[in-house]
Parts: sequence; structure tokens; C-alpha cells
Amino acid sequence: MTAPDAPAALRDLVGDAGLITDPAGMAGYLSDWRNAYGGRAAAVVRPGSTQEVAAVVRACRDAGVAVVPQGGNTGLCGGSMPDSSGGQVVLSLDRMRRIRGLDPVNQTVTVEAGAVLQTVQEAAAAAGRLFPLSLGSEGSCTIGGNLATNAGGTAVLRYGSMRDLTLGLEVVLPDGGVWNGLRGLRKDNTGYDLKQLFIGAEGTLGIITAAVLKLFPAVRSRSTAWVAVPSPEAAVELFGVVRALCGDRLTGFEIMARQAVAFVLRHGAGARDPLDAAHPWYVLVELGDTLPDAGLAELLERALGEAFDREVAADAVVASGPAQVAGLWALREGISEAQNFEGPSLKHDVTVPVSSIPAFVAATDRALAAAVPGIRLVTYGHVGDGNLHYNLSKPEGGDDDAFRARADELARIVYDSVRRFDGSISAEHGLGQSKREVIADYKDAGELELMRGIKRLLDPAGLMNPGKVLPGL
Ligand code: FAD
Ligand code: 2HG
Ligand code: ZN
Repeated sequence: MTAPDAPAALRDLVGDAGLITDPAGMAGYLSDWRNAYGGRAAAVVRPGSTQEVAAVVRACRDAGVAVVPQGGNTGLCGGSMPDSSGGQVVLSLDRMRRIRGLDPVNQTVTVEAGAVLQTVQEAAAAAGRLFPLSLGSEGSCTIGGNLATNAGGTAVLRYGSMRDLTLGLEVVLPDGGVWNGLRGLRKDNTGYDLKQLFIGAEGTLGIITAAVLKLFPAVRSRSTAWVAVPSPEAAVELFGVVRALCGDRLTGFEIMARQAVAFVLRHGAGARDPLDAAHPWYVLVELGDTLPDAGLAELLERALGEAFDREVAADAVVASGPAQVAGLWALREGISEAQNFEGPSLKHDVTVPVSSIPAFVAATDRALAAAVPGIRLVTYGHVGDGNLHYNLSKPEGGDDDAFRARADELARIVYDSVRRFDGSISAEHGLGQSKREVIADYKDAGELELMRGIKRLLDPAGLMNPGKVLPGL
């Protein structure tokens, strides 16, 4: 098989249902959800089983054809897109969506990589359990993509990111062999923890076909508040107050600059401001407990009382029912989409220690405002994890192309500031193609060389998602 005759050879392996070659059918697989990245492909192949994935990978390896794994295509760094050559094959997991088993006693669920996150959450709920990963894209993103990007989201504070939620993996390796590491063990000290190599590798080391994931007791009561705070410093102090009082009941702590909320109020269907006056910053706080009558509203009121006494909260609303809870979360989850209506969103998914957030935001905002007077700073994110989405929109009425042309310069401003505060330039979205060159300037050269060594060992021909993650490879 060579790139030009790949379609016919692959059809023999996966059948008609497993192969798309016509341009209209492939279109949805060849651009990402906001049209920020696109590519061309020799074919889109959709295997229906692990054995078929292995056969496809073997055929591509023998023919020297590169393979680009793809899940729900909701990633924000172009990791699931082929290049523009038309010679690569996109391997979609969208026919591998089965829940292979759920063990309520072991508190685990075994799922195929193409399963949509929301269906896994629903399967857990039906069994009286919780699968806690929670993202704005959960109706489309897949477990394979969540694993390959080590997805985070809004519940990391309490439950950890995908790395922490995974006990076992099944992976098709770049040579077409299958590694069956589908173990549901919470303790296994028999050498290197190989699954962690594939989690966060963004498809550069192999194709994840299934996983054993951790489940937790269902959460039976929640209390949610929308809090206006004067500054990021106040938000961090509020975090300390709530955490000290509520401990592990604190499940979410999200910060939003007024600019981010203003975009949702402008573009989000039915969005309305929960408070009478505008404030510079907001925090969405959520408590959860396994008891149905845990007294969370009283606990939250108590924490807010302390926050008002310390003047770290200016105003607040505690949601009075599920509709209001959903409305508050819609304001937070709607930011990513709302920002798209305002021209290009220059995304920076950064992390610094929580204690450094106030000084980091002050310094970075100053530098960006000096570089582009009138720039709109759409800063928000998982502040309880030290993770901010430092997203930038052009000045009101500005030109899209002129703003986009300054993307690299503005990224440098943000990333240099991240470095000064001992942070990382990717907290949860990964490197994909967007950050694969710039990472060379912000990550230790020795660490990158170790990563390249692992890549060469597992994928000597460099055919597994080339052009992603690793600079210079
Ligand atoms: P894709 O976009 O298809 O792929 C992502 C990467 O994983 C690519 O490199 C691809 O090659 C690789 N990959 C996919 N499947 C496999 C597989 N089976 N084996 C090996 N490699 C594979 N991310 C967060 O972390 N936190 C958030 O809060 C969050 N919120 C979001 C909100 C919105 C509205 C959107 C659009 C995105 C958000 N994301 C968030 C980003 C994105 O949803 C996640 O990165 C998600 O985990 C990607 O899953 P996917 O199935 O869409 O993967
Ligand atoms: C979120 O937290 C996501 O909403 C998306 O990680 C962030 O669009 C973004 O930049
Ligand atoms: Zn996020």
C-alpha cells in the first residue's frame, strides 16, 4: 500500500462502513470545531474493533503512511488534524463507542476510546456512581481524546485530571501490536507505569482503544454560588476561605473576568447577569456531597459571610434551584463559544502556582495592554488549579487579520510572564501543532530530549501523528 492506493487497501481491512474517501464525507474530519485548523487526507478510516485498528496501523506502517488519531475533534491545539499533503490517513475512533463493562464494587468502568464523555457520565449515573471529568465539550469529546490530552475541566480540584482517573489502558502501538493494560487495579507496583506514557501524548505514541476508568460515589447534594470579587487577589483569598471551611466538599472554583462574562451576555442565548451591577471579576463556587442533606447551602452561606467580612466578596448569589445552577454554569461554559463571535481568539492555556495568580495577572495584563492598547483580555478558568485561559480578543472594531498577525508576539508576552512565575505554557489543552515549536523555548532541553528518545523507541519511523507535540521531529 502507498498513499495513493491506501483507500482500496484499507477498505479490505475495515469494509465499506469503515472508510470515507469522498470530499463531502471527509470534510467534518478535516477541520476542527472553530475552523482554526484544517488539513487534507488520503482517507478517513473508522475501524470497528481493536483488531481492525491494529490491522490499519500495520498496513500504514508497512506502506510508510502517517496516521492521525481523531476522537471528537474538539481539541484546541490542532492535534487531531492531518497536514496539508493529502498523504496522511485520519483514524477516527467514532465506531468504537461501547461501554465494555461497569463494576460497581470495584468502582470502575471499562470503555472504548470513541465513547463520548457524556455517555460515560450517564452510564456511571445509571449505576449510582459518578464519573467526574466535566468539560464544556462533554457532549462531543471522546474518552480517547480526553486521555490523549490528559483533559482537565471543572472538577480537577476535587477528583484530578484524566491521568488521575485512569487505572488501565489498551493501546495499539505504532508497530501494529496491541498492548493490553486494561487492569482495574488501584495498586500495581510492577515497574514503570506505562499507561502514563500514552496519557497526554496526543496520539504521538500509539492509539488508545479502550480504558479502565475510576468511578466515585454519586454526589447527592450540591450548592452553587456566583460571587463578585474585586480582584484576582480577592479570588485567591476567597479560595483559601472556602477550602479551609469546606475541605473536599469544594468541587469547583472558576474565575472569570468581566470581559469574558460580557461576551456571553452579549452572544449567549438567554444569558442574563445574575447580579444588578457589573463587577471586574467573578467566581463560580460549587460544593458537593454524597449525603442528600449535607447542609451545603448553610456551609456556603457561612463561607460567603466570612468573605464579606474580609472584603474579598462584593456581592453574591447562591443558586436556589437546578435551573439557576444551570444558568450560572452556562455563563461559565459559554465563554469559549461566545468569544468566537468577537473575531480571532488567541488562546493561552497557562498555569502558575495558585499563590502567584494575582501578581501574574497584574504583570501580564500590563504588558499586553502596553503592546496592544484596547486589547480585550478574556481571562478565565480553573483558578483553584492555578490554570487560567488567558485568551485575547482584538480591540473593539479592530481588524481580524492585523490582530492575528501579532499572535506569536502576544504569545511570547504571555509565555515569558508564565516563565517568570515558574508556570507552564500548557495546563490542559496540550501542545498539538500550535505549541510544538514554541515549547522548545519554555521546556527544559533535557526533558525534551528524553521525550524524543521515547518517541524514537516506540515509533522509529515517525508515522504516529507526526508534526505534533515534539519540536524538531
Ligand atoms: P480530539 O480533538 O479528536 O483529539 C485531541 C488529541 O488527541 C489529538 O492529538 C488526537 O490525535 C488525539 N487522540 C484522539 N483520540 C485518540 C486516541 N483514541 N488515541 C490516541 N490519540 C487520540 N479541555 C480541557 O482539558 N478542559 C476543558 O475544560 C475543556 N473545555 C472545552 C470546552 C469547549 C467548548 C471545547 C470546544 C473544548 C474544550 N476542551 C477542554 C478541549 C477538548 O475538548 C479536550 O481536549 C478533549 O479532551 C478532546 O477530546 P476529543 O475526543 O475531541 O479529541
Ligand atoms: C474551558 O475551560 C476550556 O472552558 C476551553 O478549557 C478554554 O476555549 C478555551 O480557551
Ligand atoms: Zn479549561
